[in-house]
Amino acid sequence: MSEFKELVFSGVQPTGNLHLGNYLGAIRKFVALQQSHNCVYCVVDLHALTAQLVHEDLPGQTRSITAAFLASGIDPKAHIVFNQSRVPQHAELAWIFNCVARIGWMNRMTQFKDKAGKDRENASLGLLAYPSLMAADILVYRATHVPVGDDQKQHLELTRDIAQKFNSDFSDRIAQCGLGVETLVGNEKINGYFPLTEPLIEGPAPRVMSLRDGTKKMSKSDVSDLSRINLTDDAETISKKIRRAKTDPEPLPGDLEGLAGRPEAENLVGIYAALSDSTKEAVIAEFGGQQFSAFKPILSELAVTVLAPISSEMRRLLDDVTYIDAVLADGGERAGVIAQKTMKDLREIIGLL
Ligand code: AQP
Repeated sequence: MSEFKELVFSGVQPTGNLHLGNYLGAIRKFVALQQSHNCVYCVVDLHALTAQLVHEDLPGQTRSITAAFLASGIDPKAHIVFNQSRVPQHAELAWIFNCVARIGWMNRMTQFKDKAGKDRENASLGLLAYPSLMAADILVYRATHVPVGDDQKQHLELTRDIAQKFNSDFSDRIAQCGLGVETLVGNEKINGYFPLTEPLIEGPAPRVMSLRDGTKKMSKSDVSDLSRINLTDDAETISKKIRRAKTDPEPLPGDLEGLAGRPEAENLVGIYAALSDSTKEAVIAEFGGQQFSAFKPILSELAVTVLAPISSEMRRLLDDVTYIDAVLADGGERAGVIAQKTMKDLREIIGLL
């Protein structure tokens, strides 16, 4: 049976300072995947409009995320780096997917419930349809793998549901047009146009938690800056935030099971493991039995060692806006070629003249 060509896609919203969660959950994986796959990395500026329409400095935020990609080690020549709104096929495909997806699917999304809060009637229609646009971002490149943090798992499942429904609804047309890849759905072989994309979530820190509350995700929109480490924080700020990070009075446990019910301890161990490309088991083997007063300075030093070169390179790149804009323009052009081909195929499959 023929298979979809492997391709990695992922995106980050230009909605504020990037933090350690975005870095460990997403960007660090983007960098590693360049060795094994063709990758498309996108600053998803249209997504930034869903929760808040007017932004003080959207161009600056978009350039800042681009600089973070490049400073972390993404190669924009070997791969593709661009901002979403440059390739209008994302929005065009999102419309088709709005007609594929069901309202009930969208209503179940926990991110929508969290972000819309109690006043759902007043949330933008874009916030409800956010997962359709995300599915379009991925499937306009027929991407097979998406590195994301654990918080995006549900949206990736919905992307698969959309792809599957489209493939089944149009199975005959896809075959008639000769545009399908034979795909197994359960035990049935159908002609699919879209792959069922796999999320890549694994690793020791798939969901980095707030430094102030180990049960809440580290997030750009948390009102407390002490809750997160920003990629642009200096060494002193990083040390202060880790020193003040909430912990419990017990020392680090001697085995992994001992982290159960200790969310703050588990979070710091996971962060250390991810930053050192190690595992939680290895961290516990090395530091088990030690007090946080001993562990925290070692963690701070590691965080500074990893993040300081990224933030200084980001600052250097942001002084050269012309270069950043050229990267985005070039990436947009190359992404556009793939996206235009997909939309041409889809018009034929759907019957849009
Ligand atoms: N805490 C986290 N741990 C691990 N991964 C995370 N990601 C976000 N937070 C964590 C991953 O980062 C990528 C980019 O995220 P995004 O900016 O596009 O959207 P987000 O998930 O809405 O980010 P924030 O920081 O949580 O923003 P707000 O506060 O606006 O909600 C994604 O792969 C995401 O999984």
